[in-house]
Amino acid sequence: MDMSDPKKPMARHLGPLDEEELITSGIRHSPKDFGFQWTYGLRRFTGCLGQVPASLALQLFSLALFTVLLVAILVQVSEAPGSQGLENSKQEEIYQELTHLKAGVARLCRPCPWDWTFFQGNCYFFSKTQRNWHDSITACQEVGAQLVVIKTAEEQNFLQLLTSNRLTWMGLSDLKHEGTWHWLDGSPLLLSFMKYWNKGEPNSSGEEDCAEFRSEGWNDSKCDWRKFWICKNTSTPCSSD
Ligand code: MMA
Ligand code: CA
Repeated sequence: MDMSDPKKPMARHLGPLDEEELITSGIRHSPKDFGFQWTYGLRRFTGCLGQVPASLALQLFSLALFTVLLVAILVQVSEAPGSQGLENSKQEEIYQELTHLKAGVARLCRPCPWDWTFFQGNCYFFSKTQRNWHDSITACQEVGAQLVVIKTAEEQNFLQLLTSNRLTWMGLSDLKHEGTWHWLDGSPLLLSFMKYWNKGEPNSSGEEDCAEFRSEGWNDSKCDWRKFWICKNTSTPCSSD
């Protein structure tokens, strides 16, 4: 058999050297022979792997997989700043909207209900109608407030000024013990407040047990008379920070 004859390459059993010759030689490049050449090459490759130890093959495969994963992670990381920037801009948008809404709520917030007057952390309602002392207490209770109990000199001066000579009930009486004045919250009338009685008052002229704002100061008057009244309540805080 002539081994140099290119027309009879498959005429005998092929050894490893012959296979090398067959692959490197340019004799089988016609389309008709391509399928044969491919399967032949693949078989040769797997044949080679067959000679490689299984552990090394696994290491090679692991290395390839690791490389693919590393590339995937690198791609993800390289994309991260973009997506993070998008998240930040969304957060900034939400933050600005929240700030805007907070300002809106702050503008809408009122410490006192409509028609009430704010003064030093409290709300005051000056009645437009007149009632006796007991019914004035009830009127204030009905709106969740109390017939005014005066706690400070500033408050007294503010209320005295706003009653502007209208006869107006306050939450002070000596109904329980004649001559002993107590506020509706049970606290006694302090000596420091005695100066607010008008001159000669309280005189209990013909049984007067309830206190009113009258001209420049206070007067004790008959509890059954109908007068204006003032309700007092704590104000609503407008900002939580
Ligand atoms: C009225 C009445 C009294 C008050 C005196 C002051 C006549 O009575 O308002 O409560 O003490 O006036 O002159
Ligand atoms: Ca009096």
